[in-house]
Amino acid sequence: MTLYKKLLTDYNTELNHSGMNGERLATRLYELSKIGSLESGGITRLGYSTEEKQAKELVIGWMKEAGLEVTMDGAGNVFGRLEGKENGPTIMSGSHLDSVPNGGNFDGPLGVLAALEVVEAWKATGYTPPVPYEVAIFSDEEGSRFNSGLTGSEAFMGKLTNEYLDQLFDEEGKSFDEVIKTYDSNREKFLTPSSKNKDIQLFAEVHIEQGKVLEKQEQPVGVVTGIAGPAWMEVTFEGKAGHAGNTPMDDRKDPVIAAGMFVSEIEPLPRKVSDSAVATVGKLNVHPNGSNVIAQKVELMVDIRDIKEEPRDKLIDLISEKAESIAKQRGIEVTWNLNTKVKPLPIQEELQEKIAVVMKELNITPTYIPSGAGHDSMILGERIPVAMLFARSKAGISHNPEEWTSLDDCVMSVHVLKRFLERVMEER
Ligand code: HGY
Ligand code: MN
Ligand code: MN
Repeated sequence: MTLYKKLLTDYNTELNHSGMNGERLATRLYELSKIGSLESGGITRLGYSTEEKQAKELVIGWMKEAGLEVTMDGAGNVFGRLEGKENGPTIMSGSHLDSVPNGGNFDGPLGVLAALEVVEAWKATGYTPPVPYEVAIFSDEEGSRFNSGLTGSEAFMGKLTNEYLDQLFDEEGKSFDEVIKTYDSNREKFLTPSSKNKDIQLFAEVHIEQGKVLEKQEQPVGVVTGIAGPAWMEVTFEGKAGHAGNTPMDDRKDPVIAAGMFVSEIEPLPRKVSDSAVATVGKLNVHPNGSNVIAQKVELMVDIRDIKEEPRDKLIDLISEKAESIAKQRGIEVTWNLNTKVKPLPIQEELQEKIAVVMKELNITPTYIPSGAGHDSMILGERIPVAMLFARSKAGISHNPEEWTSLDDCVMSVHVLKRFLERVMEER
């Protein structure tokens, strides 16, 4: 069964009101799911890949059909603009279209399509927003290409540097400069942020929850209270390659043993700093990766997060100290580097409450949820007021082909977004 058919199964068409059209949203989620699709039913659409570019081009077509004026900045970020009755600071909503390897079909696309569905609903009901509104697609949010995420939104906010870009190489060893050429862009253009980031009065993002709170509370959407700050630490244990058969066990410098000890010994560390801290090793490469070879080195990534900055940074220290002590104990070398370190972001209470009021009007009981996942909102949020709302995730599954949000919940997230944006615009 196609994603489209699955979404429409038992869709409550009574939700098609106020200009909203669930079938259109389902069609677009389905059309997007075909780009980078895998046998598993998931997708791989890495940042700055051909697939991400194709996905952007597909949405650009829909933006143009909806009458938006479309621009792309040097980082490949896409903006579809709808002029308001008057001029004035822009309201923006959107998310990303890139994915993790073998990811799901809602993480990112729901936020972009929800922002565009608001335009479609305004067109259908003849509503013109009081101020300009823009639909945004930020490049490379997941960071799966260069092991360093939020690249598009960081470029948009003028946060990137030559030194940062110099260190970016993909799995094939391609440098950032080689990759960005496919966007007819270059480092100069990439590092020149558009003035657009100074003209935004609010950025709102719809995103799937990627957790189980809304399912437990039996609510379709929830209010995001804050966004955990991810730090990505690249750790390399270096020993000495050797013959697996002829090298006595007491005469080895095996980095795989050290890496194994490290991965298991960091597991208890997060709870030492706070009850919301987490640390994950999801990526580990053994070199040269031969079954009869004692490895030369092991490279791994540790994803370290908390919604509070101080314990997150304490956890970084504990984890790096653990790497050093294990390497010393095993008589091998270790190096580590923080590829990404993003400040956690609290969401303004006043904006949370505005979303909650809208939810109550729509007979939804507001559920307040901190986001363990990082989002483009946290980068814009360093200088721009941001608000986020979550749509329920089935069994909390995400970054997995089984990622699922029902069409009812997708459409409800758009109803809340639309009414919230109208409220903010009219009350400004
Ligand atoms: O990794 C994250 O938190 C998000 O999915 N980019
Ligand atoms: Mn994600
Ligand atoms: Mn995401």
